[in-house]
Amino acid sequence: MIKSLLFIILAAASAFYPQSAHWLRIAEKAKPDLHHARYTPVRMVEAVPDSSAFQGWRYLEAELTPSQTDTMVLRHGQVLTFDFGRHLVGYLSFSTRTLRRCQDGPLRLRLFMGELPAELNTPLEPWKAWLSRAWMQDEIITVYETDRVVTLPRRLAGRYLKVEVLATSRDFDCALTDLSFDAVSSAGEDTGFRRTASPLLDSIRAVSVTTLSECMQTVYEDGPKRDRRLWAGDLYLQSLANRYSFRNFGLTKRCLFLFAALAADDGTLISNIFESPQPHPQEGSYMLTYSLLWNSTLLEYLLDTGDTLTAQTLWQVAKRQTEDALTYLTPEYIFDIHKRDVWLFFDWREHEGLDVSAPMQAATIFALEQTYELARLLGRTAEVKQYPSVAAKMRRAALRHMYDARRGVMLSGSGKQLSVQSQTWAVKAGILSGAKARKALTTAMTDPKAIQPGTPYATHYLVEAMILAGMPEQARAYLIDYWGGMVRRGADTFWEAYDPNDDYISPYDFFPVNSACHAWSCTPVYFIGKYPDIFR
Ligand code: RAM
Repeated sequence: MIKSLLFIILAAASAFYPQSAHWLRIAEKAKPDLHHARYTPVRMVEAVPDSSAFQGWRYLEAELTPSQTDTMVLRHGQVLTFDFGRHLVGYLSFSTRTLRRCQDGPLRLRLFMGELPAELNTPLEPWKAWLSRAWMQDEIITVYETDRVVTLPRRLAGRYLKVEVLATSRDFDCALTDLSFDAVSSAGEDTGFRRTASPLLDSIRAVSVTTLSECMQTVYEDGPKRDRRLWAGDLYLQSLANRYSFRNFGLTKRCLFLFAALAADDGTLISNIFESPQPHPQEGSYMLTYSLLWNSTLLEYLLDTGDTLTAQTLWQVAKRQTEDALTYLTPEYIFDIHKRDVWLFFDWREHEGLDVSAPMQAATIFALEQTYELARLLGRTAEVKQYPSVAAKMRRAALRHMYDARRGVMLSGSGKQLSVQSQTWAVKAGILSGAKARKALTTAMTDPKAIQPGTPYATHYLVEAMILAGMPEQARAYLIDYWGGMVRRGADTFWEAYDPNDDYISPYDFFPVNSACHAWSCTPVYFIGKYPDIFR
């Protein structure tokens, strides 16, 4: 047993870093315990189509109460929807009670857990998404023996439970009883600052903290409904939000080590990791934008904890990621996005054809600076002494080749595409600052032809860019308008994709599969915590 376990660990660990099996053990040691809490439904609801509601459906409180179902005979075709009153992640149990005679045939139920009303009420067939239909949390359960507790093996995420009676028998009566939810999270206690001058901002903060805590399991998951794994880009934003809420830095450490231990054979990081049956990366998912953000996560972790041992240990991994990025540079110091096959993710805007040349030029500059700062804190600048001058040359090259001085914006690629994302990252990387930065951001945000952010991920960087550019009021208004828009539309947790002008936006071509509790959407708590003058 011990031998086979060792084999699994060695087999999964990266061949590039000799210490990777040890790193995997460090990660496993830092695996947190999950806190459990039990919830029962607070009310029953009925779905009502409503074109003014988010995605066309709303729930109204039903007359029936959850406890009344204890004595209600289940009949074929019946539909009952329970509301747990808040978003939960964990395990659902129920029981059935014989009310008349004895069970003479199996009972069949369809249990469907969901995060949002429309998810539970939109016809799912024909399935239109390019992701698996099985991400939807509907399960058909056959109960052969009533009067017993059934616990669904699948971990679920959501607030509402719809129960449909698919089959029962006329020769006996039974009721659905003891619905209960064992909720799990590793988050712990929110110790952050909670009261601002605005009740809406307080609600935004509360929803963002719930979003984060639901995603904090034995790793920082991207979404507890979908796709339940650790992504380096999501990790970066979660670790920032964690600083101003749970301060659970052990979880960050675990995730940093998991990525390092499971790096590809050339030492580059793989963008996402699964934990079961043993930690393993999604083979081949090479995404340089996220690998570079891992460096920033390590830097922020060091600043938060002072854990120089971890930072020194993982320094070689950080250096390897920036070295990799530098191999894409042309002699003119332009990042060539076509050099190799690589995923450069900045936003879900595939249909709009988001060009990533300008954002990637900026993201590389940012990564060089962050990695140099890490080196400085670790006394290792001699190893990366060229980074500041490479970053400076890249900045000048960006201004020469990508900046349209007449319009005052960065344009991306051979098609000279205007996007908010290009301005955002140019500001983050210091290519544009002061009045130039403000002009670029404002122009792109108000040009109807410019590509706008499609996710809270891209919006996070936009709000940050506004702050850096000296637009604090606009940043505050934008955050309140964007995340507050989700709150007004009934969000218990923040959504993976949100466009105030398109309720049905989906990166996967079918909105019910979207994750409605998503890691990268949790950063209002970070902004409120980090910038008290702007947000409190
Ligand atoms: C989505 C994930 C995750 C994100 C990647 C790029 O599928 O949910 O949050 O980091 O895409």
